[in-house]
Amino acid sequence: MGPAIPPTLTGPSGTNMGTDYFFSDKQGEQYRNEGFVVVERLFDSSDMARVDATIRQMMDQALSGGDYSKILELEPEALDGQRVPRRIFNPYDQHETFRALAHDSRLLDKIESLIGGSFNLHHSKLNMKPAKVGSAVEWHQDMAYFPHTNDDLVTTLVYLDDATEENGCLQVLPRHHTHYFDHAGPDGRFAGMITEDLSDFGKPKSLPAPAGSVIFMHCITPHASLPNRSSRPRRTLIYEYRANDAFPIYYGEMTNLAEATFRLIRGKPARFARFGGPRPLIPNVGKYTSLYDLQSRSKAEMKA
Ligand SMILES: O=C(O)CCC(=O)C(=O)O
Repeated sequence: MGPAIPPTLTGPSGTNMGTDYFFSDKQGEQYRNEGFVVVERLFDSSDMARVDATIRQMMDQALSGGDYSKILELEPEALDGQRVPRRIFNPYDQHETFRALAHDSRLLDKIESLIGGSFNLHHSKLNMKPAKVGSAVEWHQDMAYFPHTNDDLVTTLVYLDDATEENGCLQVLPRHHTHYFDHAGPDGRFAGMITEDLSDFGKPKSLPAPAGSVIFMHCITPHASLPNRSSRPRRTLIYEYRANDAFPIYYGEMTNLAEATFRLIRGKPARFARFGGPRPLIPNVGKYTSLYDLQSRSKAEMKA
């Protein structure tokens, strides 16, 4: 990780006036050592009710006719004869409810504790992991998808439902956010998933937590989730925050696509890029494909 962590984790440069939501030193230390911190019930039931209503409204609109492919992606397997959404693209730009959450101090003060007070939103997405047919997410490191000049990017995952092992809560491999695992398939192309055997690298940790809880995860922390065969969905809203002086490394069309969702959140645009963290892994990617499709294709190729 780069040097952007402020000297005190309890507030920016001594300004600790009024209500703030900064991490404690202990939480900051856990993030730096383990590669993640979970804050239970950071958002309350009224926040969750607003998000529920918004998702219902967006789904009704998107699926009531017309081309939904710019708004969401469907699960390949039908649920009770109907295709159901697996991911909503770019919720930040699609609805004010998601913009309000992305700018909420309860989140942003904590991000500031981790990467300093000057940062932007790199992208947002909402993984629906519906009951019974919710797809797995294979082990991967987020920064393997979007290399940057430094690693001060925080993946923030907001559970919108109670998440348990049964409905596919997130799993992480702690203490492995300081190096990359290989993400290349047998032909050398980006597989979208870790292609090394992880069994010698410690025990994965499941992160069950109630709705409204938030996982703050370093962008190189390996993570995955099981398919959801339970009767309850496990929706997760994801915001990727990035220090303003972490600049993307161009590796093709995907870089441009990701930059289209950039939004300044706190501080000013940086005048200089900062270099830090492990040497960035560069994905050998062709055209854009969804993470899920890429991973299932890679899995099939690796089995063949
Ligand atoms: O939704 C999940 O379980 C994991 C999300 C994730 O890693 C991703 O979408 O990149």
